Amino acid sequence: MTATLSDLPWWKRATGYQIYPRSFMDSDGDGVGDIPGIVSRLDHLADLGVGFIWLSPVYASPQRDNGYDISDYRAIHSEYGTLDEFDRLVAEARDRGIGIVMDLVVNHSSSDHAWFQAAAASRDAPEHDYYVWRQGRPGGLPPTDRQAIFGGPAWTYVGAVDAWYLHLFSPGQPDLNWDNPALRAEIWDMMRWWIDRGIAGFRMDVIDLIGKDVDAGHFDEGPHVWDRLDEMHAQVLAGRDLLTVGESWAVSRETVGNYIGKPGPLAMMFHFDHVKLGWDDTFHKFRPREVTPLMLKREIIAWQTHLRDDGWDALFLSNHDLPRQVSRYGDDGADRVASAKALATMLHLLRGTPFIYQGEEIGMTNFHAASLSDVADLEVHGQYDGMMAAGLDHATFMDGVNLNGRDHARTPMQWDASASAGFTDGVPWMTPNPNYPGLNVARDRADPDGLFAHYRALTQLRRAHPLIVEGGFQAHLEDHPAVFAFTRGHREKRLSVLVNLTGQPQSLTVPDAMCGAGKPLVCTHDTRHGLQGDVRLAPWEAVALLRG
Ligand code: TEU
Repeated sequence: MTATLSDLPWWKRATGYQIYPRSFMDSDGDGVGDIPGIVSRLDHLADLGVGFIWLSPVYASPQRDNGYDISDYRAIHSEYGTLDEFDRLVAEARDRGIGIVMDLVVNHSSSDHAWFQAAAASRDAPEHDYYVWRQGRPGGLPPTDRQAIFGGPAWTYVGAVDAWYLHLFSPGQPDLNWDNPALRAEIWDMMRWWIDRGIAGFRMDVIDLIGKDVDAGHFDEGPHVWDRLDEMHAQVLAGRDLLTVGESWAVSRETVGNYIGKPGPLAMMFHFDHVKLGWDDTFHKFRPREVTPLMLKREIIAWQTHLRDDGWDALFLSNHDLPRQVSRYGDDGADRVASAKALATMLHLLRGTPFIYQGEEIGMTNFHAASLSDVADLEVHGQYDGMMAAGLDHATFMDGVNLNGRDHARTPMQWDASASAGFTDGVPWMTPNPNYPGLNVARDRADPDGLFAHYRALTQLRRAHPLIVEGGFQAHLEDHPAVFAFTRGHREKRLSVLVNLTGQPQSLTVPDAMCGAGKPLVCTHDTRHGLQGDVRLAPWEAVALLRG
């Protein structure tokens, strides 16, 4: 164990907060969130106690995938503001002890990027080889049958160069050719340029895809991924005090050590095994599966146990691609507040760096899409025909959209009960969740038993108790179907955590390791001063007691 908390890197001690700029706060009435809007709400985040903001992409972009399609890596999207305003955000956040973590989207660019425009105009352009081009098969067929993640073939033909380009996502997101050293040098330069502006780190979009071997058909965690991240580390990251978190839908417990092992190129990884529990093998998110508390806690325990010695976890249940956690794993009806508190308590007391997704701190929920015309996300529209052709029925597809879709996270932030939830004075780019009059920041913050107060208490506990940051993790009662029981720490100091992940009362016999008197750090129901013998937990009750 480390001697003092301050010896640990800042990003282990901090709580993160993800902002999806398009939906966070609009300052100029165009219906789209922007950087001055974020600045105007920094005090909300400072009060919440976050140490850094992961900013979803704010770069110049045609916004076909809301910024995950970048047309200029060194410019700010015009609807969001200017570089000067970005610099001001960095400075104002820093004044509040908050770092800005940029989203690094370098598996692909936008097809509007000048590189791609040049690449698609001539085979002789130096940029042509910045992208992945192949010849089609006879009969006008694409080079392979690979399908894109957002639907349709993963290849698109360009007549001017008589070749097909690869896009693992939409046609507007051509994959960059990481085999080209000049392309890699461009990326390293660009990263340094942002670091020099004072940012605190990078979240790296679908980072395992940069190591692909296209001709071998090996895309996820391709053969070069860790070499490339090692090169990135040597060229850009080494010796700098940055937070780095990779995103990968392929990373497993078997491979995670390659990204974050000692001295791995990255600090932590967003992994998705717990998310995929709610997906079907064939139809993925569009045929939802039930996720029981036992399934969820087993998955979390497996990762916590795997990383407990020399790893570090990125802790999240929500992000901009996922449904609202209280709707997916809690109860967004009568027990909304209680269940959101239970989930937050569980997550923030695990070992790793917790991430709060915008609106989670007030328990924002999914909304109901009655038909496809209620859906904005290009993934849903891109996948529909393919899913129907593969045999899924419309009603099940809509169930998938309503339970697992990406739009739920992207409805405007609910600031107050005024028109458009206080997000904009204009016409919002996306309709706010109709529940905003009763569920908003102003109302929740006014309630001492509200969610904001609970999240703030969790960030403060993290600052006050080194054990929450650095203590070991041990699961207990692993087969209990409803209660997540774990301890943090060792010997003289121990945090005992019990969370009822259901809306029914639960009974358990306190395991030896948790028995004894303790100081209540979290008690969502009755205050407890010790655990012993048989205990009955109220629906969604969460308890954390500190001993020693
Ligand atoms: O997401 C990675 C990704 O593959 C997701 O799109 C996810 O797999 C999909 O929703 C599954 O159905 C990242 C970003 O987080 C996402 O917002 C981007 O759209 C995507 O990459 C492309 O950049």
